[in-house]
Amino acid sequence: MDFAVVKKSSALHPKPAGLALQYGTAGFRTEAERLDHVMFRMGLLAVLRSRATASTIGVMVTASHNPEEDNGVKLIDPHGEMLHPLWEEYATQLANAEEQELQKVMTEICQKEAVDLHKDALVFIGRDTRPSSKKLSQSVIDGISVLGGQYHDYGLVTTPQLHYMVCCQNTQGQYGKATLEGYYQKLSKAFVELIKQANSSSSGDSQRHLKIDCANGIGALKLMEMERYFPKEVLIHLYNDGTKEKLNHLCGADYVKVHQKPPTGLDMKPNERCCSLDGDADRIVYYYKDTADHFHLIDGDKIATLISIFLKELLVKVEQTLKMAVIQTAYANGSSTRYLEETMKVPVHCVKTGVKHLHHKAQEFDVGVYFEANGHGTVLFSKAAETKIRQLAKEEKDDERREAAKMLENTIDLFNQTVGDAISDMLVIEAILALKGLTMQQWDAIYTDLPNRLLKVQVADRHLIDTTDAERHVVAPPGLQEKIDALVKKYKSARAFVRPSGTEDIVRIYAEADKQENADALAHEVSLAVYHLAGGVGTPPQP
Ligand code: G16
Repeated sequence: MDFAVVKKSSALHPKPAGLALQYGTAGFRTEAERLDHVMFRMGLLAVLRSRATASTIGVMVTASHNPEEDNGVKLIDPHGEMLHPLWEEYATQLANAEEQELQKVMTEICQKEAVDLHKDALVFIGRDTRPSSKKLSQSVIDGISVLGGQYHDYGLVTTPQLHYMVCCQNTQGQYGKATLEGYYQKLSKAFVELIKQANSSSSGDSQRHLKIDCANGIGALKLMEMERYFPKEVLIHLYNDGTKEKLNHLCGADYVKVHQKPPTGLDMKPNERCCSLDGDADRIVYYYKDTADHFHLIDGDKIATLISIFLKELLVKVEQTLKMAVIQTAYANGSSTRYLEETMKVPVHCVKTGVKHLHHKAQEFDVGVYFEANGHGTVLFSKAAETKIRQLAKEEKDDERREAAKMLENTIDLFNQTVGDAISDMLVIEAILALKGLTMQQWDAIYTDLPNRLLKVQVADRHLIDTTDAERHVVAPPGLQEKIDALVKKYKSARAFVRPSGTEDIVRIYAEADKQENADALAHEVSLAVYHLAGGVGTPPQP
């Protein structure tokens, strides 16, 4: 490595002295104007990772649900999964190295990982629609180029599309073709096949309408491109397509989930099926309003439950030995966990926030369903399960078993198994609702959510809060957990926890209880406890 050249190029992407950032829940995230040096350095790191793994690596420029002024970057590993935890540490070290330390940090990474600098390197790049994304992705390209890496810039893509491309490339096309066309064709083929099976079993009007809030983000562009592949029975109507309003502003999956109300810009009639994507289209939540004008949110937990019911019914017919489990986080509504474990008898595991943790756990099962309550998730099928299902779909003599296996096979192809994908999940959900003939109300009624509330509190240093037990228990600062325990005791069926966000400079608070006013009161009291015991800044939280 000619470090003089790297140094010269790095000087064009100077690091603000003293600025320290951390590779968090989903990569680096902060105000876009602070990220130029991080982008350049992630270009460097992607080349080293590509050489270390002899594979193509992805770099996605996005801050997903964050406000439009923010941006972020994350690396995608060879199978389309999130970056290896050890390399997350390297990413943080590299991003925080002062200019004069850059060579040392890079040399150390190369030594530890035995990176052969003469090997080829290929990096796939993608970006979301933020005004800052194009320039920042150019900085990534500068980093790749200065180390002699090759790149392919996919330009505007959803985050899950880039994960998919990386996986396709590194499996030599086995997972699909590494093009947008390939993505659309693979998903739509599986969807059309599934919908066909639904239409052959139902006699009524099969036209399906879905209103989609695109968060003023990339999802709108990609759904417009994909629409022509949909079967004629499926009619999507796009709102918040980015032509008028700001990204994620008063709309999108995060807004709808946190505020438990509909997005602006989407006119909803009673009982109409609606959904919201987030800024980079990796999350989805559904909702409707009833005839009394009440808003009903169908979040990631209800999505996981619907999918689990569907898969379990098929697995019973196809191959009962295949083990299925559901992976959740502490944010999962208590009612969902109870329904899955007690009514459905499906094992449930709780892990730390961040799809990387859920994905990892889900890999332990033949069929691993993972969803965060915020609508981020997918289903993983083990190689053995997939092989068995494909074989039965082709060769099984028993008609019912073969048909069920075919349905599972199409479902496997419809899921983006590299990461949660709002477009793929939406198609899975639409297919399941059609196949089972379920209305929104029937889906919603599978179980009743415990009333809950999500809040945020600003503190001077959120990293002072430390948690354990999949973030359900605080270990620092002292006294905070005891206070939370005492507050929880005041309410019936109550639960609460706090954790530092890995994507925003805030502490998140979650509370649930028997009644909405109790969940609200508990969340507020816990937020005051955080403010007082964990260094709150600004005015204390107001009820
Ligand atoms: C990202 C992660 C999600 C996580 C969310 C919030 O979502 O991919 O797994 O739930 O951030 O994380 P935190 O609570 O740590 O801020 P997205 O859609 O913004 O990429």
